[in-house]
Amino acid sequence: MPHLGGVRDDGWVNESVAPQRGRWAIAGIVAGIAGLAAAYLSARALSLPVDPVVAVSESVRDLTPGPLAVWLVKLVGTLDKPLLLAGTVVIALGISALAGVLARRRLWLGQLLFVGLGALAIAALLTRPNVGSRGAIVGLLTIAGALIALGALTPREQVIDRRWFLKRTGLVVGASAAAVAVGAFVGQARRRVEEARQLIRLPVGPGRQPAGAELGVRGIASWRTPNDDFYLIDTAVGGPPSIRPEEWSLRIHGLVDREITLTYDDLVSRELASGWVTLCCVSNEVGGDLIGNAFWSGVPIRELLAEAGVQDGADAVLQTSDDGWTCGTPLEALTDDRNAMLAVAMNGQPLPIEHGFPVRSVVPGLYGYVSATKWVVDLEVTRFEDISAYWIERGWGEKGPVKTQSRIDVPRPGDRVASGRLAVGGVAWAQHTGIEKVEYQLDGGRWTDARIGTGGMDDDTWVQWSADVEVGEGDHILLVRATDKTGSTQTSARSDVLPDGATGWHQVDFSAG
Ligand SMILES: Nc1nc2c(c(=O)[nH]1)N[C@H]1C(S)=C(S)[C@@H](COP(=O)(O)O)O[C@H]1N2
Ligand SMILES: [Mo]
Repeated sequence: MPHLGGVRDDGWVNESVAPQRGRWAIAGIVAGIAGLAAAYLSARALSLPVDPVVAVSESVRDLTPGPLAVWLVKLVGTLDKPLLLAGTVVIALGISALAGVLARRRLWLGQLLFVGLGALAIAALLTRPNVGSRGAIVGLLTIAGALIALGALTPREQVIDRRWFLKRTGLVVGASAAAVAVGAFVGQARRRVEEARQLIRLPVGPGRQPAGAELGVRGIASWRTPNDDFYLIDTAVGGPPSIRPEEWSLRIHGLVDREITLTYDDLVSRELASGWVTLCCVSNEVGGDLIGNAFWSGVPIRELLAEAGVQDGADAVLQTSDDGWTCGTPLEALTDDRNAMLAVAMNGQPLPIEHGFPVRSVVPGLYGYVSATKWVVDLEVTRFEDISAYWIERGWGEKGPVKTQSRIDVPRPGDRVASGRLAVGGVAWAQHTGIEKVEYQLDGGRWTDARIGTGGMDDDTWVQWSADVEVGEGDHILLVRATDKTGSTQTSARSDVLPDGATGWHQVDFSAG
């Protein structure tokens, strides 16, 4: 039986209609506050540069017509930013109040409104730089926070009991305050590390790109991947660990003659080596973008292992991160003449926190999951048969050499291009082996050699490839395949990324007209 205030089933005389409506509105507002708290905490924890309130405010700013914006700024002066943020919060809470009132009759209507607000937050987050897919996670947690709170604050009946409501409201407000406090704390630790990072001056440059690396075709991934665009993969759910350089140290031990412990100062006061290395993820699908190329600087691991004195019988180095993640790297890849290093800089900058600050490993020729330990703190010289590393326990291949691959960047799948001459192209890689040639095939025709750009020394990087083709009106299929310097050509057989990297040719379907 529906209640409009008044007498409850148990005969208890309840309050009149008006305070009820107010209570449902307050329930909505408190749920909105919980959503904002979840937004703030998750944005801080995932190290987003902005939280949803800031992202929406910035989007509003960007969408405000120029003359109106100028007039508004004249009107309110330097209060523009606080007013904008406060306005966003007030409007969000106003809509939350409405959601509360709606939820009284139809819970799903109130929920829908919160989902709508969350979707708006996600859309705004995705337009901001350096947010990426983490923006969607934060948006979903924002929605979850609001919906859970709404559920906790609204009884199944339409009447909210005062005592019950006060208790529940207190609970939700308390939890929200705690979330904000934790968020501020998490953010603080990171900010301190970021400040320390900004103050670091390393005697390294950003590296000079080899002449001819860029083929000048628009749409091909830039040969150097800027730090902000570099793909991110790790298991650090709560965001990257915050390690100040003076707190960091690395222990080299296990099957060695002499254990070594290094501080950050020890490391950066050594002679630093640099090199271009393309890093890629074993989870990269054919055609995927979990790959990037940077100029890395650091200390050769080979030298450190030589100083420690590797003992007979060792064939692996178990690397451990500050957050407990582990990987086993073939000893040979760390002791042969390749450019395996404990990197402290990426493209001339101290490592970004999410890419492993203060120190990470970079090993040419191996997928990241067996080699590229971020926030590395421990190297144990050992035997593969004696260890079990994070991803190996989960079914991935033990050794993880990079497979030769190639990708089409232009055209994009589904593109509609003008018929006639078309510049196509992309990237190809076979780290530490080198790309010998790249061929393309249009509409089942002959395989034809593409132009290829120069790569870094020791073939540790990807190369760009391009070609000019003629396309007539209609649908087209473009394929690419690479041959590496051992003479082996990519197989057409498609295999899954699990257990040791995808195989197959990248295909792009497009049309011309
Ligand atoms: N500490 C730590 N290091 C890690 C990982 C991780 O989960 N934790 N992931 C690895 C994987 S699978 C890859 S592909 C690379 C990605 O490095 P990036 O995020 O700097 O691109 O880091 C490697 N190093
Ligand atoms: Mo990876």
